[in-house]
Amino acid sequence: MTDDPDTSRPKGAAPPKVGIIMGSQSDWTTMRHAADTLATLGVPAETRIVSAHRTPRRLYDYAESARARGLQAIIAGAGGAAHLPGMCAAMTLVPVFGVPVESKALKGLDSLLSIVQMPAGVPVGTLAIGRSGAVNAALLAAAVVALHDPAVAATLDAWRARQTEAVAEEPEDEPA
Ligand code: RP5
Repeated sequence: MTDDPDTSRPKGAAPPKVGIIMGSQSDWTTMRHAADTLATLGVPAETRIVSAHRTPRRLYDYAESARARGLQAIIAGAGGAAHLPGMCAAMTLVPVFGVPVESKALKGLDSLLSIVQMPAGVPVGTLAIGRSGAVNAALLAAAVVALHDPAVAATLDAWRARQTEAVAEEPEDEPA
């Protein structure tokens, strides 16, 4: 039984197993790929804007309640001085996967280094910059859920099989 205070969820909808948080509305263009991937895999997820520096109390509340609300993984996307994933991981035992969002000034290298260089003791599983990272964070989160959910495991297996089948044996010329 989870303590789920989310009254915004439609009645009867499955409680979220994965939380997707991002530092800004501007991150959504990237983070929607995580949401879309989880939706494809049938993993219930919630999406929230939670900024480590603009809404620190929202971050505390989110991270500290995550486990009791039944979240099994958190995907945290941020850009620039991207402290959101690390701060979130500091306040919960729920595994946190960090997605470096591509920044204007430094193309996301700043985001990547901010997220990946956690000192030993508080881990953040760090993914690639941008869309690839968002998709792979969702696949990792789904794999965590699949450990205790055979339906999600089957969906993930089928997703991988379709990906394999889609690879041609030989390359073709691309249309001019
Ligand atoms: C970070 O600053 C956000 O994660 C975002 O990637 C970046 C820029 O935010 P905005 O200025 O677009 O709101 O906190």
